Amino acid sequence: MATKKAKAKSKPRTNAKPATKKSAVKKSAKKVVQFQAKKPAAKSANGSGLPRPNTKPWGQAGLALQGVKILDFTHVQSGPTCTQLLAYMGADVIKVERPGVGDITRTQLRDVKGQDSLYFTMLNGSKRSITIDSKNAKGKEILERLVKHCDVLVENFAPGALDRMGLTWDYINKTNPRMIVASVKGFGPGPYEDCKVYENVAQCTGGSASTTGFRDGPPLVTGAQIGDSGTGLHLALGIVTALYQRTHSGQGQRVTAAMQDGVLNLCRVKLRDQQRLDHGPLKEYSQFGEGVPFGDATPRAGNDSGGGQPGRILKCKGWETDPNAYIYFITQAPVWEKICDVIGEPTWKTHPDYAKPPARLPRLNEIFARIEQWTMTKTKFEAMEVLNKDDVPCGPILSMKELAEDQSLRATGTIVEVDHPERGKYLSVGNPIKLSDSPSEVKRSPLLGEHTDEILRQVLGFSDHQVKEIHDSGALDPPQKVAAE
Ligand code: CAO
Repeated sequence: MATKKAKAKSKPRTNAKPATKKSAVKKSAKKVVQFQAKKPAAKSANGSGLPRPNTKPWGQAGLALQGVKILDFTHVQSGPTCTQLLAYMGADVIKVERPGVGDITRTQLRDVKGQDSLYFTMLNGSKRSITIDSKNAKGKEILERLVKHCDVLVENFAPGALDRMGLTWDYINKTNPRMIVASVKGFGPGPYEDCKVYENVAQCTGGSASTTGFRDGPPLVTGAQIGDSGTGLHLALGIVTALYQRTHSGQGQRVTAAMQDGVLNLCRVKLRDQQRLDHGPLKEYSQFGEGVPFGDATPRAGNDSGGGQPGRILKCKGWETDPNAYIYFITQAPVWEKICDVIGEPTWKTHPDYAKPPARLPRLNEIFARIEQWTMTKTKFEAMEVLNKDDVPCGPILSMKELAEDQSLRATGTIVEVDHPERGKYLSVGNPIKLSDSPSEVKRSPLLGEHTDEILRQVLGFSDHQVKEIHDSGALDPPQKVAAE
């Protein structure tokens, strides 16, 4: 049971900056709770074990993960998403790459001849790159130094590859008991644990594909990279959680995120629907109103809203030529009467077939067809403006071009323009998570091996003479091919 003291402590902090300017506060935010400013925290320790609140202005007390050192063995997308996010949060991410080759994505889907691809640059910002041949004896020595130096090792090699490098859990834990070893794998323990996995395989095996698309079409994969980037996010949460536990336990641990598990976690509501099927049809799915019987598994629901509030993608003015002239429209129950007025069907407010949500469920096709007659008279932005005034939840279908040009996303740092010395300027997605006291700085991706000498000298403390020895050993060069006899 919470003590009085504990309850008092859990009061919201009051020295935060005002969240928004008065003029920007949404008119519909009717109730504003005012907090009284508390006195600054006492200078003496409060017994919580936490340091005293610092006195620096917001955003100037450093970055959230400053001081955390990451040994980054990731490649392609899932692992790099994770370590890029940790780098945005302030961690020092040292990406180990194979000499002469690097992360395979450097050369995949290239848009500028001979330059690092956007595939690579957009997933490896704010990191440092060192090239080491992990199978060379001297290379192994350098890696051991890095294992001792770093807090977290992150990898997403195929199952067994890290062990084959000699970096087994037993070895790492013995060398640095505080190290956290974080891995993305395609599957958890079970029949498929040894399989290699890419994005779409995870979408298919995690329940996304079977529930995406239209009922009368094949399963579909989504554009959102829920298998790769989604699992990278899960892993990042695992890592910061393990770092927090380490502050109590003093020891590292293994963190594993399987892509199948990550996708299934994101498809949680579809497993919910699977169980609801045992108790009758899923009434918010279009097929219910169409009289199509349900099978024994969660069906594909097209663009039906997943929640209890029916929704659809509807055509807007210009749909004949613009593939994105559409809006997502949700007939949320509390604003139903306003919707009836907007679309010109005021009698539906009281008509027994339309007035209440259960009566509407079997008629969703008819209702959305009528709403679409209205949305087709407006552009998606005009429709958004009208509907927003009445608090109708809706959203225009935005193209990547529109998002890339969106000035508000630029202003918040969600889309960032980065300058690269070899390929020139490019856009990247910045940190989608905003911390009020830890601003993110998105830096360009490193060139292959750009920081090799810097890391050997400044991080690992090798002397000039030792660095020369390392270079001479071949540990930083691509392995020599043995000539065929
Ligand atoms: N020096 C020497 N060798 C190195 C090295 C270095 N610095 N870095 C990597 N290597 C070697 C590894 O030791 C391994 O060699 P062995 O197989 O001989 O032990 C090899 O490079 C990498 O192996 P891999 O099997 O991981 O790479 P792949 O391209 O064949 O497979 C992928 C790619 C993604 C299918 C696989 O890594 C995988 O299943 N990963 C786990 C799931 C995952 O993250 N998938 C998402 C990928 S993003 O779509």
